[in-house]
Amino acid sequence: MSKFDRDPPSPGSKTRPARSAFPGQSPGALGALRAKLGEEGYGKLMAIDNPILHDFIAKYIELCEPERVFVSSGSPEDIEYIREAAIRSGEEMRLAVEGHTIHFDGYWDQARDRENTLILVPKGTAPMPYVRTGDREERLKEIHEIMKGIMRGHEMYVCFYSLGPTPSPFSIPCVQITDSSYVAHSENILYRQGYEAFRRLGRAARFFKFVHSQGELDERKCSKNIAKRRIYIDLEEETVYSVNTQYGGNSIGLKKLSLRLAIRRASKEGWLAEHMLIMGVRGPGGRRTYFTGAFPSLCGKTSTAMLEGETIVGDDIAYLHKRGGEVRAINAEKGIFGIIMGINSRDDPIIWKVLHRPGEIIFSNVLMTEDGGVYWIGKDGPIPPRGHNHSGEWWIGKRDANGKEIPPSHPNARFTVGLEPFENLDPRWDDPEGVPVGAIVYGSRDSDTLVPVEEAFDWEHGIVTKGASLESETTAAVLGKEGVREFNPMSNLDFLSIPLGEYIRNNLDFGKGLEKPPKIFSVNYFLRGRDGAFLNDRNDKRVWFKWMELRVHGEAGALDAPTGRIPPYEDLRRLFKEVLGRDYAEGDYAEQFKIRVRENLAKIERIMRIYESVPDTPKRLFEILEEQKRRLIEARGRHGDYISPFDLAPAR
Ligand code: SPV
Ligand code: MN
Repeated sequence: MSKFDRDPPSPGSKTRPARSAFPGQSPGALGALRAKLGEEGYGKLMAIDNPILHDFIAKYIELCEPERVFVSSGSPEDIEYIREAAIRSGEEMRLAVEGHTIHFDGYWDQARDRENTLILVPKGTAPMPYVRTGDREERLKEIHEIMKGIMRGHEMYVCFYSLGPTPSPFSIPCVQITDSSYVAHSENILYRQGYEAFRRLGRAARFFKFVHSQGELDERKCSKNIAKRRIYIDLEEETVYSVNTQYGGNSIGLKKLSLRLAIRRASKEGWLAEHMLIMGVRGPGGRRTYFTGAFPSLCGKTSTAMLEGETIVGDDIAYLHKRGGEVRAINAEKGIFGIIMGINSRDDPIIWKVLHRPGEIIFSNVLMTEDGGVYWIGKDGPIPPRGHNHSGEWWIGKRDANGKEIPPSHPNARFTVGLEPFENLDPRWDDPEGVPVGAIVYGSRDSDTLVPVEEAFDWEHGIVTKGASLESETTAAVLGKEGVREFNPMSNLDFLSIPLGEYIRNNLDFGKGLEKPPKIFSVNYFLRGRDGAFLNDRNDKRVWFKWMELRVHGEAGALDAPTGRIPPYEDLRRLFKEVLGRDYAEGDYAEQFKIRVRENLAKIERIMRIYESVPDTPKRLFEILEEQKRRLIEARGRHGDYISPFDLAPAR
């Protein structure tokens, strides 16, 4: 019996909306689709007073030709229906622990597809360096051809969400159409429900739209037509189309697909949509200072958000708005789609605990053992000899068609879980007004240039030399050579939907008119010594965050370096003792915090070359980099290529 032969259980919603909620409203195009929607689904849609929404849904039912349509109001019954649908369809399998399921993406569908993700622009638009674009008319035609009948035999899910708390002036309502119960299930875990927001806002809703189809599936329920994988972002209609893929970064509309739409909207409206964590850092007397932080994938973002003793608001997408002279941040999400590789009981005790308790979690692309357990690279304990993973049946030593040994789990394997079970969840994580931002941190993987922590002189200096100049070395999780420096401004490069120059200008302008702009810092957990070993322990970041927290309140010292302000030894020695209970040797400090003039100058040259090729780069960016270069050359004249932090004067 195929998965479509069975009748689905009745959703049986208790919050059944009245069908005549808007008596004057014409059923429009939806009227003809009543049979496919069922009375209940039709009623749910008609209870929202928004003909544009209705026409949009009708258009894709007609084009994609699903066998039936399920409309979710976000009620507990509807959420349960989708959870069950994911099992029934075979997209997820139950594991031994209650609430745990596993999903596999196809072997060639394990990460974001940069190549086939395009921002659609009208003919004649000037090329945008670092933004992949496609001709809007041609690409819309192409993807609509691909979508014709693509959902035949599948159930379509129509779901409503909110990026951000409900209600909140900063939030964006979204509608997701998908034929993947795994995608809908993931979104129910990761995002706030938005059906009520749509009902409340009616025609005033300015919503994002997402249409996704996994396309034809193979016997393992994985997308088959990978050659026709396409992710097209239509800025004009604020709509994203994604087909023939399942991997979350390509398919979950509200994640990175929405980030592209949000960056464009933010630039028009003067706010920031960022690839950032949000966390609370405790200071003296129970004070809590909120930080946001941008880190490229696999550079410590989630582990920073989970820092022992601190609190988490979000780990991936932050919206930053100005209110009453300060910056406010909301987490667009309410869950984590986290990298699981390397998570172990010693280094990640909080995540470890959540991953081992009963409760709703989707594991993706890890190894499933015969007893319904899971294993991933770097987990405590021995590697199971066999099981099932993203390559199908797996055993130690198995090789793929190219002769490459297949690890037990994919390096980009993930866990999807809500924030609620985390013991470090910040009490204000869902505050509709957001949390006030005291500091912004830019992190990168850098073996030889940046000191472990450094404060920018001011907002513009931070945006230019820390955010806009961010470079990070590639890791095993990215295809291609390891250890190659990649330019990744604000760690948002993959998600840019507007010209880079405009994006930088919006960031610079955002700092204007603030009473007390957030301080900006850089952190680098990956500095290496001459022998190639890391200079810092992974726990040292706990100290860097305490120093930064004190700096926000003017309660710690700093030394003036040509590149910014660094912590004095005395402050760090005290903090290492207080936070980690250990001594911090003067020699370690001298090595970690020496200013590497040569490497810093080389970096400025690289960044200058890049921005010289970017039209409309704000002049201010070049001025600030030139000033930094001058300071470095001047300091080199006095101290040579490597400056000891003990030679630096206290900041004024
Ligand atoms: C990242 O890679 O930054 C992620 C996962 O958060 S994805 O959804 O693929 O973007
Ligand atoms: Mn991310």
